[in-house]
Amino acid sequence: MSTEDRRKFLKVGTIAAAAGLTGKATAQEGNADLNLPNDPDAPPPVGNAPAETNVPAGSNVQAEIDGFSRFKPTRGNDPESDYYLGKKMPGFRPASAGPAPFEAPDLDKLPWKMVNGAKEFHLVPQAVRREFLPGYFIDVYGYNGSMPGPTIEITQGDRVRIVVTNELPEDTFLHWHGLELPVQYDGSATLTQNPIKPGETMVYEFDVHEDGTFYYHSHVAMQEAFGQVGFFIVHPKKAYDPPVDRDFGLMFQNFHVDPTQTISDSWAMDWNWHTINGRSGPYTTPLVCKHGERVRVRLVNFAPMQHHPIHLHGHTYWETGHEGARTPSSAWIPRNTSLVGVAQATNFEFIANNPGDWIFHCHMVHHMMNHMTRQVGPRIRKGVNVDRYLQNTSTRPAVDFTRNDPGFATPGYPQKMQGMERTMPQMKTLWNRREVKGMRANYMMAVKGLMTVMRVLPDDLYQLVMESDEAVEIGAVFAEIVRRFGDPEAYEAAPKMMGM
Ligand SMILES: [Cu+2]
Repeated sequence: MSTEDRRKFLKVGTIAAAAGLTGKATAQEGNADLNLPNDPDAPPPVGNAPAETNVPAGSNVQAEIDGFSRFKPTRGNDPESDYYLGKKMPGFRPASAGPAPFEAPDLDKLPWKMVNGAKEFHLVPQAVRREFLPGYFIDVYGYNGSMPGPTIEITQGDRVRIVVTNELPEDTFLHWHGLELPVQYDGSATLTQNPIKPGETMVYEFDVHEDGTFYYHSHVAMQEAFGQVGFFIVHPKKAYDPPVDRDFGLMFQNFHVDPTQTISDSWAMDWNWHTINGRSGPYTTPLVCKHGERVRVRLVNFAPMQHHPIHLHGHTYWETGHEGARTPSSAWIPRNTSLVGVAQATNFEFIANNPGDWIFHCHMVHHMMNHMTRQVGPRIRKGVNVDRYLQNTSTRPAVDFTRNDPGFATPGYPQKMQGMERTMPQMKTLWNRREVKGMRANYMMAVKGLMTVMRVLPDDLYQLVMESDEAVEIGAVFAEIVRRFGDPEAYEAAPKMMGM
């Protein structure tokens, strides 16, 4: 296919693909200044690009060590070096500042008070309605109004007291997954304790000598399948070296919700709703970091039955630990995809040296969309059969995403399931989040199910997105990154969105 054909195909395809979008956009003048000369729809420049990307004032870390740069994709000179692939490249945050606060997007932290020498938390198991996508409320079990429950965040050596009051209509138990505690507080159902009856309270109290990525959950299997879990993060007393600037956590879960139902079926053997921290893509809130930072991500798989090969685009990271403990650095492994089994945790760290909006997702295709039915391709479209499609690539028909006739149907699959259509108010809810400012129009068509986005933004763009209230045109931050770090000649704007 010629370049022109390809452009035409992409344009027609994406415009048709986006129901509710207009193909006509206001042409921008001054594209020569923008240095995006080929696309009249290019958004205006944003931010204040520095003459040179450098370490921020006040930080004394290096921009480059042994051939590895914190500001551009590099590997380094020697695989045996401590700085190969940024292995021990520190972040900007000084070690003396202590660990970076843990951040699980879309989840709160459980508050605590110091009472009689222990950090005292109050946890309430209860039925909750969780908004998996804007306007789509699913009935699940959680804690304190949230599913997953709010995060418990402590420091190694702390003594904790967790007061659990059961508001479920059934018995429950609380298990502290991975902690080496006195057996009577292990919460492993009636093996170690009597049930906490509805309305009753039980107090768990123990010292935590470990550090790492843990979580709490009900020890009733069907309650686990209903979503009863929450992060339990223990920062090390002696900070990990090298220090990180960001410490993100993502909890992956699967649910089965029948058509027309809102209650998850905990008996199911396959799953059609997929959540990260209790939301499905594109409602998952992007992880936003600054260019050059060192970032930690903690992945936890709390799916009932399925494993998740979780893949980050645009970067190579070091796996630095799992649910057991921090791995000695001599055994860290460079990867871009980590298979996280049910009930396992994987921590990884990397230098965010490649600016952009990078998709970050489970690679199981059934986990990359709810209901598994919206697929861009010829297979499920009447009159667009594969043979015809492949016969002559220059005349292949454009994919028509707006079709709603039976030819669009996936045989044997319920078509009108929750979450497959989005109203304008729901689209606004998605776009009104600070973290998605300036991302491409249509990005949401690519981020579904167990998918989120890692945004790596130069300092000025980070400030624009995360700290300023300045309005930013949809697509402008992405275009700006292309202008500074990409191939502006080949830039193509996404079609503008009606009403946005
Ligand atoms: Cu998966």
